[in-house]
Amino acid sequence: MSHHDERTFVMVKPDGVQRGLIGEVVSRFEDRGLKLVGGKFMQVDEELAREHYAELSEQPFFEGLVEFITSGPVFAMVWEGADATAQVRSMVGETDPAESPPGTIRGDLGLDLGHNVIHASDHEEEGANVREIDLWFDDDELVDYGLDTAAWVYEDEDH
Ligand code: DAT
Ligand code: MG
Repeated sequence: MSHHDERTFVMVKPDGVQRGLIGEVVSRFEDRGLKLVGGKFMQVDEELAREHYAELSEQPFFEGLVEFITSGPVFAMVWEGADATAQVRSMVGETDPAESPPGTIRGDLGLDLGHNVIHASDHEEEGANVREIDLWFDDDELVDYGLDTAAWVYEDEDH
């Protein structure tokens, strides 16, 4: 069971919320067999936006990115499962939707780098998932529970 409990941070960005894509995005992770352990619909303030994207603060697009992510509500989530960070990133696609293959979230739902529908923790940056979950969620906002379908998703999970 222990190797099925990696957690990762995911967010439907303001463009995805406005386009009515929260349900579509949630469905993809549910269908994959991942477990939702936290979720909140919220308006991001400038301080959180700057902290979340801190490593990009020297980039020329940083101010525009902060403006975009604070321009409307987002849906922030934590998903749990085996190798969740890397698996979610592979479902998300490339940073630019125009370069993301069909079948990925950005490749199916977007066309523009600046409006790429979703954020997900980077699996190549050590500990990014843990840092982002800590930044966005309090411990008591994450729910520990058993998912009855887990034994059908994972061969080595007990019924
Ligand atoms: P990702 O969201 O795929 O993890 P990232 O962490 O490199 O990509 O960048 C964060 C966001 O910044 C990305 O979702 C969209 C925006 N962005 C990245 N590179 C950009 C660029 N060259 N021009 C404009 N926006 C960019
Ligand atoms: Mg990133």
